[in-house]
Amino acid sequence: MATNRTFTMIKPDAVQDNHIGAITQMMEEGGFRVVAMKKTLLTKERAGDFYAVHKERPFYNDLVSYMSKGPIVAMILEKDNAVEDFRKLIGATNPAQAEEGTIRKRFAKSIESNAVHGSDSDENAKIEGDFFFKADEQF
Ligand code: IDP
Repeated sequence: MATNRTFTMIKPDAVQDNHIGAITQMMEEGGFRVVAMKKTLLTKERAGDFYAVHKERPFYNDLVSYMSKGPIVAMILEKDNAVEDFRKLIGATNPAQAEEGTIRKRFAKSIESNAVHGSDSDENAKIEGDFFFKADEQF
C-alpha cells in the first residue's frame, strides 16, 4: 500500500537561482505538506552515498559533483499517494520531456540540472528522508 510521505531536494542550481520559495509554493499548492525542511551542503562523499544506487551509471561522477557544488534544500513531504503524485508534479527527468505545469518544466535547465529530486518508491522515500532527518525532526 502506498504511504503518504515522499522525500525531495531542491538541487544546487535552483537554490543558487533563488527559487526555493517558488518551488516550495508549487509543492504546497500541489497538496503537499512540509514535514521536514533543511538547507544544507552535501560533501562529495555524502552525495556519493545518497546516489550510491547510481554508482554504475555513466553520469554518476558528474551527478555527485553537481549535487555537492552548492547548498541544497532537503524536505520530507506528506500527501495521500505521495510518491506517485510527487513524481507527476515534478515531471520527467529530462526537462525537454517534462509536461507543462511541472516543476522541472518551469525550473530545470538540463537532464542533470533538473531542479528537484523526488523519491521513486515508498521504500526509498523512507531511506532518503532518514538520511537527512532524525525522527524528532519529522512532524
Ligand atoms: P530521477 O531524478 O528523475 O528519478 P534518475 O534516473 O534517478 O532520475 O537520475 C538521478 C539524477 O541523475 C537525475 O535527477 C539527474 O540529475 C541525473 N541524471 C539522470 N540521467 C542523467 C543523464 O543521462 N545525464 C546526466 N545526468 C543525469
